[in-house]
This record gives sequence, structure tokens and C-alpha cells, in this order.
Amino acid sequence: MSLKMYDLAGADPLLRFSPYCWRTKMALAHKGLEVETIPWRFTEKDAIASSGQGRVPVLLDGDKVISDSWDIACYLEEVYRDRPALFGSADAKGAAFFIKRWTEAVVHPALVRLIIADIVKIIDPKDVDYFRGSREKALGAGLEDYVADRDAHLKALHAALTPLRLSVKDFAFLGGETPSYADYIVFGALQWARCSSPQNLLPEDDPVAAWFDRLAQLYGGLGAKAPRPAAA
Ligand SMILES: N[C@@H](CCC(=O)N[C@@H](CS)C(=O)NCC(=O)O)C(=O)O
Repeated sequence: MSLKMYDLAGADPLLRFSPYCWRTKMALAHKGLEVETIPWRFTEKDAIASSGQGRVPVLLDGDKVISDSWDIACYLEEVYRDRPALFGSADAKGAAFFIKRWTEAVVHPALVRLIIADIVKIIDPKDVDYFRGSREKALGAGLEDYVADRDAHLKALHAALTPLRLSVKDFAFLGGETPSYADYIVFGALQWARCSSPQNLLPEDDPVAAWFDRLAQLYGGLGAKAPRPAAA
């Protein structure tokens, strides 16, 4: 068995910052599966052409090529069913799907408002024109203008995280006593910010910060040991 995964990297190949790749790396570690990650840049579409699309993560499992983080999680759950469960039950899978939608519709946009101008500073120089052009078109604003008024955007992020905060005050993980794929989805979002921006976005006494640390320490500190950009 040899698993490989294309993993978004910055100019520094050690900076790995995709939220979707992070949730996938946590899912692989949860299953006890070793993976070789291959650093990939936004414009290296040819390298992942066999997946029939242009985004990472892309997982290679022998001769199988699987893209899309949700499809990869479902694949791992099905093929490696003798390993610890990512979802646990059909109900839990449905709840995890809601967490995915909430994270992508609410948490990611709140983070973009804070970190998008930092991301452009760490990506490979060959990606800069593509990244700036595609993101400015999608956002309808210059990246630096988009993050102006940081205080308001930070407040909005903390408000968006309220349901998570209220949950992890009472439960160690969204999975209850043990982490589940739902945890990895939201963890991936905050790890995206941690690995692409020097800003610290959560107050130390926020229960979300304690929950994030619990997850970052798992699997030999997979998340905690990941390099992040130094403050300018
Ligand atoms: N729905 C996909 C989204 C993956 C995605 O958007 N990945 C980003 C990296 S964070 C990407 O590869 N972007 C390439 C691009 O923007 O051209 C998933 O869940 O895997």
C-alpha cells in the first residue's frame, strides 16, 4: 500500500496551507495511514490532470486517483473500514456534511477577510499573477482593500465561531470524547489561517483555541509542528 497526496505548498515547500488538504491529512492520520505528500502549486494543473480537475487534494492510492476532500473521506471510510471510523454512523456522516457546508459558507469567507493579503506573500512567485487575478475577480476587490478594517473582520470571525465555541465548551471534540471528520473540517479552516498568515486570530482564553490545540497535538503533533510564516 502506498498512498501519495498532492498538497498545496507555498514558495517555501514546507508551508502547507490548504484547508481541504489539512482536513484530508488529519483524516489519513486518524485512519493510521501513512501518506507521502507532494508539494503542489496553484498553476501546476498538468501534474494533477489525471484527476480530471484542477484542485487539491488529490489522493493516489495505487492506481486509483481520487479528488475532492469529501470524496476522499468517503473513499477512506469505505476502503479502510477496518481502521478507526471518520464518521461512525450514517447520522454522523450527515452532521459532518452540515459542518462542511457551514465551514465553507461561513468560516472560510470570514477567514478570507483576514488572511487573503497574507497568502499572496507566501505563495510561489509563479502563482502570484494567477492567484491575485482569480481572487480579485471573485471578490470584486483588491486583496489589500478586502482585508482593510481588520477589527471588524476579526469580530465577525469570532461571532461566526459561536456555535463551535458553545459546542467545544461542553465536549472535547465535535465527535464527542474522540475526534471525528467534522472536527478535521473546521480544524482545516483554522490551520489554513495558521499556516498562511502570521496573525493570531483567536484569544488564548477562547475555548475554540483550546479545542484547536487539542487537535493540533494529535498524531504526534501533525498540525502543531507544521511550519507557519514568521511575522514581518
Ligand atoms: N471542493 C474541493 C475544493 C478544493 C480546493 O478548492 N482546493 C484549492 C486549494 S485550497 C485549490 O486547489 N485551488 C486551485 C485553484 O484555485 O486553482 C475539495 O473539497 O477538495
